[in-house]
Amino acid sequence: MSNKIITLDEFIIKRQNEFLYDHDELTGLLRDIGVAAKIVNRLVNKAGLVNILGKADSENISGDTVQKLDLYANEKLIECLKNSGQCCGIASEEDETFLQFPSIQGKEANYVVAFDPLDGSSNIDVNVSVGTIFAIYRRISDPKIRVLKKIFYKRTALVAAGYVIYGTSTILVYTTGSGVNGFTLDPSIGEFCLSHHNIQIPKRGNYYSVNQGYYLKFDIEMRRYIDYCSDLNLGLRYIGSMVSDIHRILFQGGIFLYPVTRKYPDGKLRLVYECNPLAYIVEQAGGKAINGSLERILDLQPKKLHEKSSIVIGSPDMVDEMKAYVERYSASKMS
Ligand code: P6P
Repeated sequence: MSNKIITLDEFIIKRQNEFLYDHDELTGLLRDIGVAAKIVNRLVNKAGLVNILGKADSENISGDTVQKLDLYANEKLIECLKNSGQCCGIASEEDETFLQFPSIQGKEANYVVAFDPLDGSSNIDVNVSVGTIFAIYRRISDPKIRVLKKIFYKRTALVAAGYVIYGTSTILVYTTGSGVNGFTLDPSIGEFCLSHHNIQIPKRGNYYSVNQGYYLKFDIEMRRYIDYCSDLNLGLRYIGSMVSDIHRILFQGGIFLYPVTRKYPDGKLRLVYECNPLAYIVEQAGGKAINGSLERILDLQPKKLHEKSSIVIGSPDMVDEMKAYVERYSASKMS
């Protein structure tokens, strides 16, 4: 096994022919996201030193209290993407609506990047890992239609997705539809280097991941499935940062659930820039992702930018088992 370092840039260029569309466009976009991730990483690592901890005394559209680092991360991602020349606009958890970018040198850009700049932000102040989640949607409409709101919901396709986890090490994981690869940031050279090639999720794992504190607020089918997980002697692991929970499941196997509750009747997690990208990555790694109504996440057509969804995601055999369990339980209730 050669121990030659392969940087993110080299890997993207080496694999660019696998990309369905004009690979130069995507290459530039992914590299710009990599730069933004390095800048955010520097901020996250220094969070304890610079006065950017704590709440920004504001709320985002979803009603989540925004941490200052969210705003910094949001700003850096927008700066890097605005100048990429490949991105016609962005959608962010921190912004109410799309942010459309002017075309650069008259070239119509074809990509909309939707992101959660710093997921799991409630963990920032206590030094638990957080992450950036991004989804790259390509316009499939007439380039003359410039209003993102008009093109996004019906005329774009999810063509790439990824996340960056800022933890004991900083790792960027992404897919463009030909498998999933992970790159660890080497601070000594300031490069993301290939560290997890062709990630394959285990068919099952020893953990289930859900906020057990809401147990009594879940639908009965979900409660019975969680009891079943406990009967199987599965361990419970729940970090409260979706990127971290999914990252663990990608490598150790397992199942993550965020069902609907009375507080979140449509689910808490956002479809466009949390569920979709993580579902794309997990499916590309051989896993599955459905919602509480047992529909495939990637088949859902977003109607609103900050639309929420319930989600069950992880090892294929465990998601299949959960689906069968809920179908059996619902059928028994009907008979
Ligand atoms: P709860 C973080 O705020 C987040 O959006 C996800 O990263 C995480 O999985 C979830 O919410 C945690 O929500 O209600 O269990 O605290």
